[in-house]
Amino acid sequence: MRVALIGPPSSGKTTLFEAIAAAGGSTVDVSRTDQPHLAVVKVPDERLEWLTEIYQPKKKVPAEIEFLDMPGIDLADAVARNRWKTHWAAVRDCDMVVLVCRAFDSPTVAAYRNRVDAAADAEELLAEMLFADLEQVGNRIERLEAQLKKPANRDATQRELDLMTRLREALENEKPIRDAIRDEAEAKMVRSFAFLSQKNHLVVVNGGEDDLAGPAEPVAGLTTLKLSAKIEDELAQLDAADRSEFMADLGLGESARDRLVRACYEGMNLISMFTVGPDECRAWTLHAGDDAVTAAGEIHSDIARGFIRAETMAYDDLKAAGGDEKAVKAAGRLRLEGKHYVVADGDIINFRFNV
Ligand SMILES: Nc1nc2c(ncn2[C@@H]2O[C@H](COP(=O)(O)OP(=O)(O)O)[C@@H](O)[C@H]2O)c(=O)[nH]1
Ligand SMILES: [Mg+2]
Repeated sequence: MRVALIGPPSSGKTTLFEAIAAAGGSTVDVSRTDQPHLAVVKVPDERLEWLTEIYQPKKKVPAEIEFLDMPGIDLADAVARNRWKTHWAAVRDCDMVVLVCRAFDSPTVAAYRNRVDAAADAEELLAEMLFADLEQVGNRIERLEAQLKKPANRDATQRELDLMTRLREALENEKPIRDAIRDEAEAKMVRSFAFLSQKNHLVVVNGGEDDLAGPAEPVAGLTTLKLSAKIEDELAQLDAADRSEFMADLGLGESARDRLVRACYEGMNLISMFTVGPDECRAWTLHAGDDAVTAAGEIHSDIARGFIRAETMAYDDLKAAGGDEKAVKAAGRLRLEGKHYVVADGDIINFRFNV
């Protein structure tokens, strides 16, 4: 699962990216500003921390997602804008897009378009993504119209042409493809295009140093996080004790990095299942709606193939029982679920299988 950070030049993408990567323990060479940077990031989850305290395993394995830091999109310059188009393919490969918009003033860092206006920057980026999708849809329509002149597969071609024509209309009316897709069948027809405006979007208002604790006004109707990339980067360099002290001074309950990583996890419709034991406590990433046999397959294809039962308890039930599995069982809260059971976020599962 991968999240792209996009935005105009000097909005703080790389600063934020480095903070995210450093807090997860990895370092990335970000010296090239014309290239994307990729980092694997651990998803913070206090439930996994608690399970680790209870089971004292040899190993703790958090869920992971990837962040991709993209070069700045300069829409004010026609040549730069055109050159950037080659980068959309990397963004299409991502599951979610974070629009990093600048709200900080700086005497040394020139502002994009000589303005500091996060909302205007976000609107501009969204429009550019609609435009990129429109180009793809337009090209596809041309090809389908050509295909329609041949006798083969006319029904399927016509069906896709109808859908693409509707999508073009939506885009021309500044509506994202996300809102124009009506059902699973349509979603399936367009999946391979990986349209930008079909992905989940989140806005980061990189807002300088003050007023970080308050809630953020939604920008462009999207979920919005307010943070300071610079402060996050400084926080990421500190050890745990100094970090808590610094955060308390700033009135921050939780690092923006953690809030952002979790918001992305949720934005991609991901949930966590846990496996526990003396060897390992581990969070596994699932899509909301995944069933037990799919979840088993995440661990190993053998477990899916030889699936018998998913011995399941809710994290909240184990927590309420103070970590005593026997008490959970005695209360009738340990369930034996079958293949088609839809896994809930926080389920602790022990798969019984036979191969
Ligand atoms: N004052 C302030 N400066 C920032 C902040 N975030 C980034 N910067 C500075 O803005 C400049 C551009 O940041 P960078 O992360 O490289 O932007 P990018 O082009 O979006 O990757 C750097 O000099 C950063 O130190 C912030 O939250 N506050
Ligand atoms: Mg950068």
